[in-house]
Amino acid sequence: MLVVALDPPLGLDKNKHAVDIALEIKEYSFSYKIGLPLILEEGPGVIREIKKSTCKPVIVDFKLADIGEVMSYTARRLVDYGADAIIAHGFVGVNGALDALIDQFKRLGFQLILVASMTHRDSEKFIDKHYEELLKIVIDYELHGVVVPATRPWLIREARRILGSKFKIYSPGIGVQGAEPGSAICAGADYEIVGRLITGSESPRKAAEYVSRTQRERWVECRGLQ
Ligand code: 3DU
Repeated sequence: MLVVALDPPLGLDKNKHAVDIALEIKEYSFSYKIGLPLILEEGPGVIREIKKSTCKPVIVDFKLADIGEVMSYTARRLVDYGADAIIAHGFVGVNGALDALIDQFKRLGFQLILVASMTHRDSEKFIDKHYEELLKIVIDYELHGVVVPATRPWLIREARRILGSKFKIYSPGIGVQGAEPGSAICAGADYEIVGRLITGSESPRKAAEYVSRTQRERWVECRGLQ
């Protein structure tokens, strides 16, 4: 399934706002992921605007990595603005950091997604050294899921093996960063996060249709399911 990352600059038509693009591709996207660039551009009200106009969930990706108090305040404000899910880094650890955020998601009901690895090369030097421990946090605290790069599909296979089917795997890195649409789904991801391949194309709608169709075709090939 497709999660569209709405990061500026959006589209070739500079008059288009995130909401216009979100609506244009609504038929093909399961949810939208927005981060600091879009919020700096359009303000936090854009979270609710996208939600209201598309009736789809919005994941806020600030990749939070701070002390507990700061992350939990940020999460509360994001939920006030309409966030359905929030992405945080796992490398900060639980005690004094993620514990406060975990407390907030239990209280407020948003979905907490942890980054367990990243698409760029040096993730191997730092974050990936704790890959299994980061996955274990997701299991132990019953979080919603993890972000695992489509650019390293073996990590997705490992995550699926360790997490089982209960937790969601979100995979960025499709298109501009090199992975093919459908490849992460084939490796076991639930969602592929796709940004510029769609938002930077002449017709975001056509690009989203292509990604979504390719995902379905690859799903049938890899998993033998209709
Ligand atoms: O490369 P794209 O334009 O498809 O955008 C990828 C999105 O996924 C973007 O919002 C970025 O913040 C996010 N992401 C990564 O690209 C790599 C990661 O390891 C984690 C998140």
